[in-house]
Amino acid sequence: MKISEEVKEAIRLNKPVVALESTIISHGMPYPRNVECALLVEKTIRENGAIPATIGIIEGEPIVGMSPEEIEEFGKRKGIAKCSRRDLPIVFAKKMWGATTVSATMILAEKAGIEFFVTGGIGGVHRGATQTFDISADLDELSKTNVSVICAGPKAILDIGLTLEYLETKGVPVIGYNSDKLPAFYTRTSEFNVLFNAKNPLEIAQIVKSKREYDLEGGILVCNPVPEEFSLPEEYINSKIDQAIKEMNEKGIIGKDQTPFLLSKIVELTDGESLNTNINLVLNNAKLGALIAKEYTKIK
Ligand code: PSU
Ligand code: MN
Repeated sequence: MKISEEVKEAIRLNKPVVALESTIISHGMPYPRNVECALLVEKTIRENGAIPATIGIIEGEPIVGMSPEEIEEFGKRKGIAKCSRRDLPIVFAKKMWGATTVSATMILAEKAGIEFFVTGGIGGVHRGATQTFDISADLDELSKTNVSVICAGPKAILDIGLTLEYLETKGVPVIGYNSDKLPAFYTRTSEFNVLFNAKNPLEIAQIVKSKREYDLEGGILVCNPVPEEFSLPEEYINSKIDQAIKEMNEKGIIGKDQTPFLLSKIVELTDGESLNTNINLVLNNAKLGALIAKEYTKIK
């Protein structure tokens, strides 16, 4: 595994480090906005006092702390494999390029010694999962790998209620940031309650610290509502999501191709508005993630 000098040094000196995934770059947003977003996220993390570590796999080697050139390559290169936990051994052995999802990024972040990871949204229990069994590997990963994830909540392309049930079964605390309600990615709220409403980054750092002190393996899921000015009207976005899911089913798209299809279809159906929201909520999460990581280095 190749860890950049900057990230290695930061970990050694107990400086705050925040991991970032590469599937959001290669499969979550169109080029060149994906690269712009990834670089802006890194900048936001630095401005808030932490070191970013974007993670991906180049010719079978995990990279923790990509260079801007590598990020650019992940943004435009065709045929990069979307990797969750199950894909890793094949991508390593066959020396492939791999974009890491939440689950694979968590695994590599933990191995590098990074506690916090910022993204937009996590995978979850898909609608219709009672028949299809389509449950993202992200959820099991949160239950066993010691990395905490800062996101904007599960989006309504999923079954949010079942996603929460699954996380409860797996013992993953779902924390709202200044919110009693679970945010739903494009919208600031949903009908579901979070387990605990944290009022500041220190409170979240303390929860993570307790989890580590008592060896309660796994991460916590911090759900940070999208800023008001970028949130989308619930009925509007849900109608677009319904349409995207209908088209996905008509086309017979299944498995790991569903999430990338839905994300790009929703961008198309909203004339790019959902992309603007997506980028801004990631930036908002980057700021929070850096602040939590900073508090954690002070108390751990
Ligand atoms: N949600 C987003 N953007 C993304 C993803 C989820 O808003 O890019 C990506 C993440 O990498 C996540 C993955 O881990 O999709 C989940 O894929 P699946 O549903 O196939 O588990
Ligand atoms: Mn799936």
